[in-house]
Amino acid sequence: MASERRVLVTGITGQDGSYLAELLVEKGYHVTGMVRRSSSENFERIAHLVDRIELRQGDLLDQLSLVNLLQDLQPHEVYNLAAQSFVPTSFSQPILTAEFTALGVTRLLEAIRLVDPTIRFYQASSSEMFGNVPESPQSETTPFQPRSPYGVAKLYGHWITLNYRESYGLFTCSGILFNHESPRRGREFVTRKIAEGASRVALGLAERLELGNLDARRDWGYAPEYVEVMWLMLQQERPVDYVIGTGEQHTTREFCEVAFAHLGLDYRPYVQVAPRFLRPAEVNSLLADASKAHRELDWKPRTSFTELVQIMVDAEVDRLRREKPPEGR
Ligand code: NAP
Ligand code: G4F
Repeated sequence: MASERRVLVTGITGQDGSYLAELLVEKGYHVTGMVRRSSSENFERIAHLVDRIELRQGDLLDQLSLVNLLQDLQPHEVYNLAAQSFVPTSFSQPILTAEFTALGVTRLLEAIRLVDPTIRFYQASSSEMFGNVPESPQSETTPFQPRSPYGVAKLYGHWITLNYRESYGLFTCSGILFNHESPRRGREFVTRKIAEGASRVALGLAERLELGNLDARRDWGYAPEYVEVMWLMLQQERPVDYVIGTGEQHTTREFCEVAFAHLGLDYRPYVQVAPRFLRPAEVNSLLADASKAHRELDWKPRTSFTELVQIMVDAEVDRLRREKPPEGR
């Protein structure tokens, strides 16, 4: 126990939490995931890991649960990945989003300050904080102009992380991550929605796919590669913030094009724009300048845009084939 490296991951049931837990288990850490109580278990993404990690209940809304967890576990590192992370929900539930995604960060930082100020802390910041981008590509020095309650909440989390570093000398840092995707992405996010929708059309399970803005431009990378950076950031001598992305931009329309083409189809007859998927305010264009991470962390993305789309489509086809009832039933 004395020489063992201990780590607490919030948001372990999410996309990134599950990949980060895999990475940390491989590295020999004792991994504890904080999960919130729900009426039915939601461990789909970590089912293959549950006998190699510990799960403990806690909630970013509940200060005492965070203090108690840190006192019990005495972790060396804390990765705060928990958040209300879906942008449209932040417009319909802005206050809840602020509670989780903004104030939740302060609750966790206060718990660290109280229990053990030597704990190293990673905050999951987001390119959504850039919003209405004043320059392209975006780097660590680009000003923030968030365009959604989610972006505003993440910006609060970002600044409070920096503030605790400057005010109390804590080892706290933020990764400003651009969109990263995988077969474990939540189904409502556009990449997974397109991968699933295209696969349904190809398998004869759906006739069309309804989407919102087909001209939005994003810098999409592969999630398992992005969690490596989270760990790298906490192994540095000093806490520093980094922008992480591929440096390549594509539209949602191009994502459709590549996904349907991988299944031998032209996306155009199947994809329709439905106004209900448009946002009150849109982030039109995001593109990362991750040169500081290339230089200082020796990190670079390895999976191309086309490979990412194909990985996601192949995973959906496999899943749908497994779920499809046999003929005649
Ligand atoms: P995700 O799949 O939506 O996972 C979010 C996680 O947060 C889930 O485990 C969820 O638990 C947990 N959570 C939500 N509210 C909580 C609360 N009150 N207390 C405790 N846990 C709570 O998100 P992701 O894509 O893995 O992203 C991880 C983090 O990176 C998020 O903070 C996200 O905002 C940020 N980020 C993501 C991207 C991206 O492209 N994926 C880019 C930049 C930043 P349940 O399972 O119980 O719901
Ligand atoms: O996949 P999205 O919902 O991701 P968004 O809004 O960029 O946010 C994701 O990335 C952020 C990093 O920049 C994270 F911080 C955040 O937590 C989340 O992981 O939408 C991507 C784009 C948007 O421009 C949206 O308007 O796709 C457009 N879009 C078009 N049709 C759609 C749809 N998005 C969704 N979710 N559903 C559609 O039908």
